[in-house]
Amino acid sequence: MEHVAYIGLGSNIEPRAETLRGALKLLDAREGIYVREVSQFIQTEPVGPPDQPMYLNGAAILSTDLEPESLLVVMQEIETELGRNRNREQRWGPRTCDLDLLLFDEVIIESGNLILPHPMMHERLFVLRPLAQIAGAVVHPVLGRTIAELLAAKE
Ligand code: A4P
Ligand code: MG
Repeated sequence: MEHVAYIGLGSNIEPRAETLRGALKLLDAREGIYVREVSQFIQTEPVGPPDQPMYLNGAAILSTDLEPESLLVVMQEIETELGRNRNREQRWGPRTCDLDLLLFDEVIIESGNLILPHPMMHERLFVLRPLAQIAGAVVHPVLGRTIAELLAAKE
């Protein structure tokens, strides 16, 4: 496996934990993608429109042969497989399964459908808390600070 990718997982429609575990299983079952490490799943306050249920969030380390754009496509296919319907949901509203590509090696890109590192990751405790459990020493390639440092700055 040539590349290392860090992903964030979120769900706020039950069964949340089962959905997140299902997403990881489906990722690992794909050719050229291995799930190496998984954080605990933590309960987080919803960010976005009010009156949505609490989220369960997690993070994982993948190794992969895929390029970032292809990995994102696979992640979106798996979101759909798990019952997500983008046309029906509001921005930042409730979702069965949201998979975000946070970091991919030291890659920095901004194309039409993919931004790396994920542009909001350093702002969001629901991303940083689980990610710090498995990747605290990893350096954000744009900000030049570790995930642990980014988390400490937010808490
Ligand atoms: N896209 C660009 N770069 C990336 C990337 N690095 N990873 C594009 C993933 N996607 C990326 O994403 C919208 C578009 O972003 C995609 O077409 C992709 O090409 P989406 O998943 O389709 O839509 P979304 O998730 O509804 O929108 P968005 O803006 O990604 O929302 P977020 O940022 O994912 O926020 N509160 C808590 N506590 N926990 C959560 O997990 N999640 C959200 C969703 C809101 N509030 C939350 C949580
Ligand atoms: Mg998303």
